[in-house]
Amino acid sequence: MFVSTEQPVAATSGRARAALITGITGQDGSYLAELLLSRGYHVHGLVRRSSTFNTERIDAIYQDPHEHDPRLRLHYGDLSDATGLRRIITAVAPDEIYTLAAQSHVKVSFQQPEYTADVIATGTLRLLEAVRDYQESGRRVRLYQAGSSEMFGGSPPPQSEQTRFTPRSPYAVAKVAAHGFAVNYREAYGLFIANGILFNHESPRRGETFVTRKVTRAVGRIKLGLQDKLYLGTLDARRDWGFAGDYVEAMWLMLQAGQPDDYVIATGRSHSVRELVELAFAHAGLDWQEHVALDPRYLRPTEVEHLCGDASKARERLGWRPRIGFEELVRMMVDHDLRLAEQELTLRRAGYAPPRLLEPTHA
Ligand code: NAP
Ligand code: G4F
Repeated sequence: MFVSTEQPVAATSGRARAALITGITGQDGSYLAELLLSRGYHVHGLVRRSSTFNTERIDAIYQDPHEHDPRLRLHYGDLSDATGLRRIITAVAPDEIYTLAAQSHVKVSFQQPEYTADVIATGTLRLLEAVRDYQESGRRVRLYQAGSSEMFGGSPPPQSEQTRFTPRSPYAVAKVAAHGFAVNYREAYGLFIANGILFNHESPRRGETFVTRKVTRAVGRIKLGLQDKLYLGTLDARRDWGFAGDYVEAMWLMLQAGQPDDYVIATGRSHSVRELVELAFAHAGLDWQEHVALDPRYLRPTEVEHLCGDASKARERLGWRPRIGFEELVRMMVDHDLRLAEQELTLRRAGYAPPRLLEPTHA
């Protein structure tokens, strides 16, 4: 059984709380790191090695450890490497762990199902095993597990904590497995694990192959004459889109609660991809019908038609509610990507060609 301390872990010990974020270089990890730093935490981030730097989203908050004693520290690690995860947890001694790392693209999960399952399902298990041993050595830690509305898949909206999981992609199946491991470890070993079941959340930091950002990047480039066409898979799917900055606040709130639990996080409103496209192009003064075309290579073998969440439980028990709605979110992203396109144009005029945006389309 989990024994409630009623107080957030280490709040009474006098030292600043320490948090470990896996996936800190991603969209959510970067917003969460900013939130935790603003609340006085020491933040440790797991960064996977890549042949080019992958820290762009956290560059603004990173300080050179040679010149400062920073509250943000980065550690090389990977969810495929259990030994490294154990070593980092022991070294960092976190009070809170946020497991955000994932191969998070649904379409890519059909092309790389085995890798996706390894990182998301087995990767979560590796981390849970490390946390289990860490806690048995006498330390207390609270863990956030990044679940997804994709787990609801084919179940009709509105989806809540009571809705059946009917996953429709390797990504979603792996997330259901990770969710199941987390619930089991909570019950079996008394670990404080909160499962967030988050609906789509976006921002100017969203990866450029997710549909919102793909659209707003294209709008910026089309407006400035850097591109003419935007190719999409379908305009009919509906999603409940919120702002990532609001959603990381919910992650934090889940770990401050008296008991660990599972929570749906959503705005409660859904829109089609067509509505997204219309709004984004109109905000830049463009007619979307002149630029958008369909390419079946962006279709998924099994699509999730309609996600729209019921976040009443989070509202009542955590006091969480979204601040930014769909229209404001889309305008924010288009405005950001118009500025990005202006920078690209300036660089091109100066003779420098920025990297091209290449999205593999073939399985
Ligand atoms: P994201 O932008 O794609 O970031 C994923 C992060 O995971 C990146 O930091 C990535 O590192 C890291 N990563 C990938 N594979 C890894 C590995 N093998 N070992 C260590 N790190 C690895 O995703 P996000 O939108 O921030 O989402 C965060 C989490 O929430 C994910 O688990 C996602 O599945 C889940 N989620 C997201 C949404 C949403 O709408 N955004 C909704 C529900 C659930 P690199 O920077 O090196 O690629
Ligand atoms: O932006 P998407 O790729 O996001 P998707 O598949 O809903 O997954 C995202 O949200 C999940 C939460 O529900 C997360 F768990 C997951 O990690 C990820 O962050 O696609 C949204 C919709 C889909 O129906 C897709 O088929 O847009 C449709 N779409 C239409 N044309 C497209 C495209 N999606 C992409 N990425 N690219 C297209 O050309």
